[in-house]
Amino acid sequence: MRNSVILFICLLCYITSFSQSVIPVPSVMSMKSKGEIVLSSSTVIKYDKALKNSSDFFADYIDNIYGIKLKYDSIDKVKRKPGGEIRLKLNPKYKKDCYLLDINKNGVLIEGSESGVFYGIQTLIQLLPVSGNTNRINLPYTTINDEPRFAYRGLMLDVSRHFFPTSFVKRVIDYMAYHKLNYFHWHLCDDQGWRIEIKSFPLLTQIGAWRDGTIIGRYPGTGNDNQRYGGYYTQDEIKDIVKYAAKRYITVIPEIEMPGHCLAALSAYPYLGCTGKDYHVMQTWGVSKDVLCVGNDSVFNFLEKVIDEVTDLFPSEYIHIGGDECPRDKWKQCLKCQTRMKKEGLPNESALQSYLVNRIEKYIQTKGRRIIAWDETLDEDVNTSACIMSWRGDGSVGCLKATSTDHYVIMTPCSGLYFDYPQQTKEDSLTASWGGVTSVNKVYNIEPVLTLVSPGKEKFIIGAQANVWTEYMSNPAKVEYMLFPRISALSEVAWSSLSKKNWEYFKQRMQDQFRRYKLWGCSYNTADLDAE
Ligand code: TNX
Repeated sequence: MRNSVILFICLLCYITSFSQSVIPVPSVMSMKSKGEIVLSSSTVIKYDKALKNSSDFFADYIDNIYGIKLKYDSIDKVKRKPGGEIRLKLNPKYKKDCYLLDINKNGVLIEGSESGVFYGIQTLIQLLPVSGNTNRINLPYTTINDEPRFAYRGLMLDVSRHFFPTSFVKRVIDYMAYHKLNYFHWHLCDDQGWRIEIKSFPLLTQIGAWRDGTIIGRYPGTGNDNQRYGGYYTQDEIKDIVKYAAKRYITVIPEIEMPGHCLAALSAYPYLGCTGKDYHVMQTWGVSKDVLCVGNDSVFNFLEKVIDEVTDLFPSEYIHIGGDECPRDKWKQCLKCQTRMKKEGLPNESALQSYLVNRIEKYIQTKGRRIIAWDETLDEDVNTSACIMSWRGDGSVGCLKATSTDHYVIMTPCSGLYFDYPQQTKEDSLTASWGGVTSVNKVYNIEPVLTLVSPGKEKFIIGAQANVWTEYMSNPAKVEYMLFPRISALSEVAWSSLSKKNWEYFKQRMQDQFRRYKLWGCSYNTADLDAE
């Protein structure tokens, strides 16, 4: 009797060792109750040439996580073993990001557009065992047809408040890929540090990338650590990151903040500010009153040269130019700014900011690119080529303005998609973070297409993004702790069709997802998923 109970338990473990928990939930998925294939070192991946990225990604994953080296090349001569083949097939019938995944007695077939096959690989990864005997990689017979809800599925990382090494930036990019996110918004400069090498302005990184201390504790702080702190990415490192992301079908969008959040740049080149002197890279959080002088033509010369180098480094169609939280006090007292306003017939300082945005927008357009800017930009007129990131409040003001004026908009409301806000009431991060509690459930319930948007204008909402501001994240483990598990909820907001979203079902699937986090070796918040 005892033996048969053990046998039964073993059988149960065996049957359930594969995962049925795909996140984000696919459009159509059917898993057979019987039948599976087993991957081993004799499994061969055969791929169309254009699909090498996907093939490499999968083979690396199987090797890193399960220690099995698959054979993977496009040699068709390799003898086919029944059930031992993974076939990746490019099919032009599929739209961008769409794929079919079919696992049956013949093996695994993933067919789709180029990026679609990559997402098929991510789904395949999620069908791999996460518990029990992970030495035996079995996959259940399954058919999945999948497509994303939104074209833009983003994550922003702030590397100015705290700096992170390229190895960690790559990890974040991998986490994004696992979640089918496709835009990495890199917040490269701010008051607290300039992090991108610009060859024509070397002081930006020699001076602007370093601060002489950092506040201790929660703003306004309990003191200053007086430690020199900083770092930056060389252009070679940036090219490497862009390439790494591209292999994962992720576009890197650089953000060069203007005209506010620029104190690091002013510290390097004081002529960029209205008073022209006494600037120091900021050691505390919040917003600096010292901003770019919009009355000075050399500022435009500076910005254009920076943009030249930035557009050379980043092939992204979108270049983010910031535009948020710009105090206008200095402009009010600046002769050059006031002269510019008179000359251009600008009624107030808000119009002066809009003058800068529109002038830079035109410049970026001459390079065949488009700007993204934070929603403050819509306080005045801006060309419809500009895409708006709606961050204030629940995002509705920015979203309604943008859609009614035919601007594309990305929803990144601080109420719901700010991952620097704490995940639950009782946790460490509450002592050093700001903003209201943003639970996994709150993230999951974000609906980017607001009901108030006028009929026919929904098409202007191109997606959603979560922002990781790092004032209170000084190391990679803390970033991961704030990312996980909310990034999994975000992926379902951005990818899954509305009709497929279901909180109870998501919670069930999260049990495997937590085990997957362990396989990935990331630090995560064991948040109570039921906490509101
Ligand atoms: C607002 S969102 C900011 C950031 C801060 C963040 C903290 C936005 C465009 N600006 O500079 O880091 O709040 O939550």
